[in-house]
Amino acid sequence: MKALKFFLRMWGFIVGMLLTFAALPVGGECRAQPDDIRSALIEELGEVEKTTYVIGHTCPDSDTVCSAIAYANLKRQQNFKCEPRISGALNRESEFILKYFDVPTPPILESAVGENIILVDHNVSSQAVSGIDEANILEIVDHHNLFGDIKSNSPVFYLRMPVGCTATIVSMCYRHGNVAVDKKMAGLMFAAILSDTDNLRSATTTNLDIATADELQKLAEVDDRTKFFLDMEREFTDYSGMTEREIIFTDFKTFDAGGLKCGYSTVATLDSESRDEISARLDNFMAENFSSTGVDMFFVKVHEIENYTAKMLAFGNNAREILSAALNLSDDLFLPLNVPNKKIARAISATLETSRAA
Ligand SMILES: [Mn+2]
Repeated sequence: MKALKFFLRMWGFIVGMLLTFAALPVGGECRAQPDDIRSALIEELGEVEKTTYVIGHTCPDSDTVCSAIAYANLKRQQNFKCEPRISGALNRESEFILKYFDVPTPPILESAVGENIILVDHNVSSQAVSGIDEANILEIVDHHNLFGDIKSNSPVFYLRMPVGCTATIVSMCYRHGNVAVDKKMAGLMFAAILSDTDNLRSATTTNLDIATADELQKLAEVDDRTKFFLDMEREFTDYSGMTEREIIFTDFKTFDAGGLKCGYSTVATLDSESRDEISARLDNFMAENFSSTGVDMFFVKVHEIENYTAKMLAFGNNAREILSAALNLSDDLFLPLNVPNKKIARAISATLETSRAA
């Protein structure tokens, strides 16, 4: 009931927003639609003939890839010359999705210099394709915090909403543009939402994401949402053929605290069995090789997707004690999966600084 009320309220908000768009006075026209605004801008810039590339962030994830494809497809239906691009190789999850819905992989764009670009799923140049400073940015469609270092030569169409996934916004654009969503595009956007929201469980999931995923699931003809999600994640968490060192450095960052260098890595596993298996492999590896990792303490957050929990591993002198004090964890070092990495790293830093001061 609460969900329905919220959904209706979101609809009110969206319809209100669309009416606001519709009422925008552009060049004396009173009821211009956002795409009239866009085409007016393109005509003014004389870029009708040139293809615009829709592209997401580097180290592409499934939202970035699927939103770029679905948004470029929408723009094509609206008679814009648009094509999707990616700014790096696909991960295994995205490969699974494109294969499942029989959609070709977009080409990699090596440089955006001199190109017409629509950015999806990011708004900061450090995550953008190289050459973005010399690109002609036409639009940004995103759901992230504002960082604000992307510059444009002209006023851009910037659509940003605090939802769990860019594909949720792209799906709204189809509805708004009155463009039918076909089975393949529905599948890509559905999969992107599940990927970005951990099957609609992350703290960032909104009721709009849930309602949109429901609708897209029907169009994509996927029977069992959770089964599809786990099939998708099984690909993502397949570490067979990878060494422990490769696993531990796939998603790795460092931070300094209390005069020590700390390593922090996240590893995703499907269920408790694979979590324990990977944890044991990493424990054994670290027992032999910790000194070669180049840090004083090494923390690993092992996600367990099925039950939505995580287990921390801690290596180095006192690392375990520092970690459990920092996060107030019991001996087994379990915590909910959606505790953000930044929050964990900050808590560890604060505890290390205090222990040094003492
Ligand atoms: Mn995203």
